Amino acid sequence: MLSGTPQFCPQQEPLLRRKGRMFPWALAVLCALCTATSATEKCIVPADQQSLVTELQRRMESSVVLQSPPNPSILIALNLAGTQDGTKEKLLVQQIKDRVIKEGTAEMTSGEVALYVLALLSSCEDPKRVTADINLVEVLKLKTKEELTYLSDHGTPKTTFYQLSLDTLALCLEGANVKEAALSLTKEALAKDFFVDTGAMATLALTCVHNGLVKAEQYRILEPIHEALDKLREQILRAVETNTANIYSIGLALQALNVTPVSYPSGDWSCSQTLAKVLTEISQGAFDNPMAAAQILPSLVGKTYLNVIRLSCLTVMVEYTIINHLRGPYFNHTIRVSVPKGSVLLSVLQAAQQNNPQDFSYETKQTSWGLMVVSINSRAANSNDKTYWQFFNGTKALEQGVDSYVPSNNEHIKAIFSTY
Ligand code: B12
Ligand SMILES: *[C@@H]1O[C@H](CO)[C@@H](O)[C@H](O)[C@H]1NC(C)=O
Ligand SMILES: *[C@@H]1O[C@H](CO)[C@@H](O)[C@H](O)[C@H]1NC(C)=O
Repeated sequence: MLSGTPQFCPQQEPLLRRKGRMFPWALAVLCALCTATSATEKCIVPADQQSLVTELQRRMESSVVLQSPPNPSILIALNLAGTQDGTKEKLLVQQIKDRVIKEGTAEMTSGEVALYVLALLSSCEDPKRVTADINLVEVLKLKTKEELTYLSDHGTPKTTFYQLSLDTLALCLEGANVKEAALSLTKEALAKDFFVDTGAMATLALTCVHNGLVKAEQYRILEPIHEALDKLREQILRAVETNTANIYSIGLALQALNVTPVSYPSGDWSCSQTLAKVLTEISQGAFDNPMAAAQILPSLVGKTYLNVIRLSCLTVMVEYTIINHLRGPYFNHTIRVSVPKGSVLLSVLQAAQQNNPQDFSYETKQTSWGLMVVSINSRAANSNDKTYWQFFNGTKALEQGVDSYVPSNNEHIKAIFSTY
């Protein structure tokens, strides 16, 4: 198993606790899964080869300015790997939005739109509001519907099953209803033999749908999805084991194997051997194409496309410093806290106090303008002394109180004991 968090078990454990009663097969699968996952070898890039990954990422990032149209897969990979250069992320997000605004979506295939949705999600952007009137999720729903209609009329999607898988994955991560698309994919996966790349993308999509259904406690339609996931997993494993999968399929194949538990007797397949082969190919330049790099990178950092929804999108990090150099005992303390996005500054004070009550205690009083901070770390403001707690965003004095001001991500808030 790769180093990233396996998608299966963490999502099912709470359910087990909550429900107590489950379908016997679900229970069996669950136990097989969790033991299989923990027992499997660790599959991570060895420390002495980490520089290959860093260099691959660096080269991929430097391709960003040159690529036109912008490549959403690069943005996804960059965000999953954790970019070292935030300017490249901003640039790509802007290029993607610009292209959608200037060229529209009529000419785009469903899979292209799906990749744009995934890319924006990976950057904590809302694909439903590219502008006030461009909603990429609605566009994707329509294009997916077209694929499905074409599929039922012609026995093949308008584009490919690879794109239909991308569509299903993006809509699923967006929280849209994708039962119909998922069931079509399931049916086809069971009836046909997908190529490794298609099977891997279908696995990611169906795993996302699977996890959603488990959460919604809709067990009945899980059964065929399980069957399809089992079949896909065995096909992918066999292809990787027997070296029939080409080197450019390995990135997605590893992602798929990372989200599905490798529980069936997997012969001699060794994840670390596959990884070693990939690293050799990287050192020989086989992944110099930025798109090839973008598809292999997530697996090298233990991530999958299911991770594009980041928990960190829903929180903001704030650095909070309290300084008293006015009256002894002097102090200067800093703490980093995360609070839900949209929280007022008071939540930061609360979180800081909770993390470190020794240094970050505070008191407020109700006034005509709302809550005023009258004391921090036992240093109280005093109107006889004309002292008060003054608040800053960086070096700029705040224009609102702690119960109104909403800090943004990575802001540095200072409270400085001052006089007036
Ligand atoms: C004097 C004054 C102060 C003095 C009050 C000292 C005192 N003991 O009187 C001091 C310097 C302490 C002060 C501090 C701040 N102030 Co002041 N202050 C004023 C001012 C000019 C007059 C208030 C007043 O005396 N009203 C008359 C008395 C009779 O009424 P009162 O209700 O009893 O007054 C109390 C409250 O106003 C309170 N207070 C004063 N400022 C603020 C700010 C906030 C956010 C709160 C909750 C309470 C509060 O202190 C007064 C005495 O207890 C007002 C201007 C205005 N338009 O109201 C700005 C004003 C209220 N302050 C403001 C701000 C932004 C602040 C700070 C947040 C600045 C900062 N960056 O730190 C801090 C509060 C930080 C904290 N500790 O929570 C803004 C509020 C805007 C908003 N939308 O919230 C105003 C409107 C100024 C402005 N135009 O920007 N302030
Ligand atoms: C507070 O401490 C930090 C690090 O210890 C230092 O960089 C900073 O200059 C100090 N601030 C003041 C106002 O002394
Ligand atoms: C805090 O200051 C930074 C830098 O000046 C600014 O970009 C940001 O918008 C400010 N935050 C808020 C919430 O006003």
